[in-house]
Amino acid sequence: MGMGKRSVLLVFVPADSGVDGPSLLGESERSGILQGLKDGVLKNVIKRAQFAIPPLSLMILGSVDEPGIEQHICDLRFESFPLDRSWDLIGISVQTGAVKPAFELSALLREKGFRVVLGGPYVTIFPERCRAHGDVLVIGEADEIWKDVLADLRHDRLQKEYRVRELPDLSLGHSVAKDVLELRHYFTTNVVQTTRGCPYSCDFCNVHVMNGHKVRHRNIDDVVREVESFLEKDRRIFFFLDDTVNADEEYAEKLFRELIPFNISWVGQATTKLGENRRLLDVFSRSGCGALLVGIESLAEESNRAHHKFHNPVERQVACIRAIREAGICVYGSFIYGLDEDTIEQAGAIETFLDDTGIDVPGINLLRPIPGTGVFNRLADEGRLLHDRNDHDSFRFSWGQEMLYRPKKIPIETFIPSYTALTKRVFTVKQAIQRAAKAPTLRGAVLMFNLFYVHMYNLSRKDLSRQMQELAEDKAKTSDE
Ligand code: B12
Ligand code: SF4
Repeated sequence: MGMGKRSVLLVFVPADSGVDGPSLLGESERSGILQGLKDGVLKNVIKRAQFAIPPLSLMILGSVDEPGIEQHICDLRFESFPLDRSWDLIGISVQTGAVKPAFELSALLREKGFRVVLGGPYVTIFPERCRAHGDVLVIGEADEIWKDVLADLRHDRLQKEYRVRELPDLSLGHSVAKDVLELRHYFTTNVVQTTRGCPYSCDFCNVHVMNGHKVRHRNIDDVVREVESFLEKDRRIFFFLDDTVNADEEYAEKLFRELIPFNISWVGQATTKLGENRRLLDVFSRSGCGALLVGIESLAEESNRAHHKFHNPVERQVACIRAIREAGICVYGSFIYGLDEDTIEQAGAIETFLDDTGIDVPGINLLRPIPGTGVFNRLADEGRLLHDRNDHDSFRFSWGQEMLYRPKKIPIETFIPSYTALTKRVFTVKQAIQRAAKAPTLRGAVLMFNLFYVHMYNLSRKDLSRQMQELAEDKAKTSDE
């Protein structure tokens, strides 16, 4: 540590459920040498299939230059907390799925005399619930305000709260450096965001709540320079973390056309509308796009409308997905089964759709009502949440675990078996191999991802069958009374 420099540690906390969740590796249930060997192989597949990428938020903060301050990142998915050093300030990123472990860590550190600053999506949406758990709160996108925090730390005048009044202007061109990262921990360290904000208002999502409805762009030159500098340290695949990488088609076409000469390969998230823009599709494919995640949600138009998702007409989906795959790009199709107008017929419809489109990696999710979203408040008002609306820890919101609410048109006792039967049919080793064989590119990754899901959906079925039992017991109890 440099003489007299103040040191800041930025911490990423794993969620205790979902993609990071160790409980989902099912360790406690297994024993024996053979089983141990199988677990070892499986764990390896799972580790690699998790495609662990670094937290961009902390990379951004860690790249803010303030004289007299040095910053480090600690990613608790891979390393233990460096308690042996004295930190002048510790920043924790709080995501809604990991509030409890984040607050527990904060309490432990404060007990040891460290000062803790909390920031991130959960703090932005629920600052009042966080106030008691940190010494300093940063509310909002911290790209610019973090410099004020660091300057105040240097001058011993830290305030209790920093609130971002105006969403940061991304065209100001703050560059992101990787000096604070341990490159070898990750599947890749090439994570880039080109835009922020979403013009849509899907009621199950909180991106538009946190980042606003206006799409803010970075300068194309800045992104191109970032890609170039990232390549110097790491030549692996790029993840574009934009919520919709084709939200502004003109911008996307210009940007990715400029990236063609770099010969990278990349993945991102897009709307299927891409399939209707041949020119953009061609530019995506030539710039190295290997796979795109698309949110299909429900195949019942009324359901998507009930959840304020209007921009993805169902009747155009099949042709669009086929066009994307024909351009040599794999499609990860994300569904939510159990939306408000869904009936039991949806299960069969999803299967037929998978066959018709040849989707390379399907994700069949349960609706996870996230505190702070429209759907959460509505379900709470309608008495359909299965937990107290104020108990946010109960809303572990990964995909495919236990139900958190009652579907509107399907009794929960019918819905759960219908969902588990569907995932049992869709996620088999045989289908994983078949999907990989037919994938337009990235076959190894498609295989790994599908195998990972065979395992994860298997575990989710265990959670759900436990929940079915509990529901039956509750019913028996209430009818006894
Ligand atoms: C990439 C990604 C992931 C990656 C990497 C996670 C990460 N946090 O970096 C992985 C796959 C691991 C992941 C996992 C999960 N994710 Co995720 N993810 C994303 C995605 C697509 C991009 C994240 C990103 O880099 N954004 C860009 C950065 C710059 O924005 P940011 O993270 O919000 O950071 C800014 C501010 O929040 C703030 N800030 C953030 N941290 C800190 C810390 C301090 C100290 C300070 C001062 C400020 C600060 O300043 C940053 C700069 O402006 C977002 C969607 C989105 N648009 O953000 C979803 C999103 C964040 N994820 C979401 C969810 C639900 C999850 C999971 C809970 C799913 C699960 N159960 O498994 C887990 C939680 C994992 C965890 N331990 O936190 C939700 C909701 C999060 C929330 N409301 O808290 C989002 C918004 C998507 C959605 N609408 O559903 N995710
Ligand atoms: S789900 Fe996607 S399209 Fe809908 S509001 Fe969220 S980010 Fe926007």
